[in-house]
Amino acid sequence: MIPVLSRHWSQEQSWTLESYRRHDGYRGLRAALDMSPDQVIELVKASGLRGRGGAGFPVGTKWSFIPQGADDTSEAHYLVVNADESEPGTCKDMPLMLASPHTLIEGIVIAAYAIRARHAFIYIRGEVASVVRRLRAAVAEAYDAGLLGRSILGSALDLELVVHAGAGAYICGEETALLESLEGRRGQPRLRPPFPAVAGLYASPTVVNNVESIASVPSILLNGSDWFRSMGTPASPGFTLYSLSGHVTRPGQYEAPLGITLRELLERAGGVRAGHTLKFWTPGGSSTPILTAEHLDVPLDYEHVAEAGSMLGTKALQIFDETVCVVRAVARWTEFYAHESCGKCTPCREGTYWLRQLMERLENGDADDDDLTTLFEITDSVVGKSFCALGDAAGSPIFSSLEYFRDEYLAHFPGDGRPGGCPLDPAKA
Ligand code: L3W
Ligand code: SF4
Repeated sequence: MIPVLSRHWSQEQSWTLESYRRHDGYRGLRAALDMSPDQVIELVKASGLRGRGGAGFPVGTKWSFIPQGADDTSEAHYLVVNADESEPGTCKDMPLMLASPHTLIEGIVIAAYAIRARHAFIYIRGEVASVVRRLRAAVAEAYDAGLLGRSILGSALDLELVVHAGAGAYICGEETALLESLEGRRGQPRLRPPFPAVAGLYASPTVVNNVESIASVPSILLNGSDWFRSMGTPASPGFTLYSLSGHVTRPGQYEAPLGITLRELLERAGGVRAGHTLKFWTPGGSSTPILTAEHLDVPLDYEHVAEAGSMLGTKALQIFDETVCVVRAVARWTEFYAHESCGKCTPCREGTYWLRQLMERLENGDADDDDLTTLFEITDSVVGKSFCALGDAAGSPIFSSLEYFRDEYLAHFPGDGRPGGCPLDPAKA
C-alpha cells in the first residue's frame, strides 16, 4: 500500500505526464468527475485526511466551509495551494513537486471541482527556481492535454491554474499573509476570523491547502476512504511524508503511516550517524518544541506528539546528536525568527530582536542568571501574545530547550575559572 505519494519518484522522468499516466495518473480525477462535487467533499471528509501544512485541520471539513449550492459559480471561490515551504527543516513539498508535479495538479483539479472554484493558484517560494520551472512545465503539459482550461476531460469543468512565485519571506507561508502577497501587497498576516474560507483571496471564500494535503487527494478518489483509513491511526489516518535531516545516516523523505515512531523511522534511515547518540530532535520543524531520546517511541501522529508536549507540525524530523550544543542550535533558530518577523505586532517584532541579543550573549559567554530570567520573561511575552503563529514558533525552541537542557544553558555562564560560552567547545571547556 505504502508508498503512495512517492511510489514512482524513482522512475525515469517521473515528472512528465506520460510517466504519471503510467502510474494511474489522472484516474482519480476521472473518478471525481463521475461524482457530484458534494460527494467528493463527503468522500474526503470520510477519509479523515488532515492538513499536512502544520496544523492538521481536516481537509474535507475545510472544503465544506465554502458556500455550496447546485453548481453555484455566481460567487467567486478560489483554491490556493500553499507551496511556500520555508520552515527550518521542512523539505517535503519541494521534492514532491520536483518528482511528481502532476500529483499536485491532479489534486488541484479535484479540489477545485469539489469546491466549485474556477481559478486556482499555487503560491511557491521564488528562490526555488528549479521547482518553479518544473511546475510551470507540468502546468503547460496539463493545459495541452485538456487537463486544465476549458471543458476538462470533456466535462463541464473549467479551471485556470496560475503558478505564482513569491519573493522569499517566511511569513508568506502563513495563509493570510500569503493571500495579501498574492493580491500584490506586502506579506503580513490578516486578523482571523474571518478565516479564508469565509473571506480569503479578493475577500471571496478561499480554500488554502498545503501541497502534500492536495497531493494526497487523487489516491483517495481512486481507492476510497476505507483504504485511506486502513493506514495510520483512527484520529490521524493515512500516510505521510516524514523528512529526516541532520545527524542521520540516510537523510531524506520517508513515506510511512501516521503513528510510526522516530525509533522505527531511524531504523529505516540507518540510525543516528555511526558512533553517535541522539540528543534532541524536532517532530515538525523548528516551530515545534524539541523532544529528546526519551520520546523515541512516541507515535508520530497529531495526538500523541501533542501529549508529549510538542506538535507534529510539518513532520520535519531534524536529528541532533551529542556533539551539538542546544544553545547554539536554538540561537540559530532565534536569529531566523528575528529576521523573518514581519514587524506588524510589537511582541514579536521587539521580542524576537531581544531574544536574539540574549542568545548571542549566552553563546559569547557573557550571560548570567539575570539574562536567563530575562530570556524566559521575554519569551513569555512573545508566546501567546503575538498576532500570528510566528511569535509562538520563535518561543517554542527556547521554552522546550530550557525544559530539557537548563543545565547546558547554565554551563554557558562564565565562572569557576571558565571563560563562559559553549562547554562543548574544547577552547572554552
Ligand atoms: C474556517 C474556522 N477555517 C481554522 C483553518 C485555517 C487554516 C487551518 C488551520 O498554522 C501551523 C502553525 C505553524 N473556520 C477555522 C478554519 N481554520 N479554524 O484551518 O488553522 P490553524 O490556525 O490551526 O493553523 P495555521 O494558521 O494554518 C499552521 C505550524 O503549523 N507549522 C508550520 C510551519 C511552516 C510551514 C512552511 O514552511 N510553509 O508549513 C509547523 O509546525 O507554526 O502553528 O487553514 O484557516 N473556524
Ligand atoms: Fe508579524 Fe511576528 Fe506579529 Fe506574526 S507575530 S504578525 S510575524 S510581527
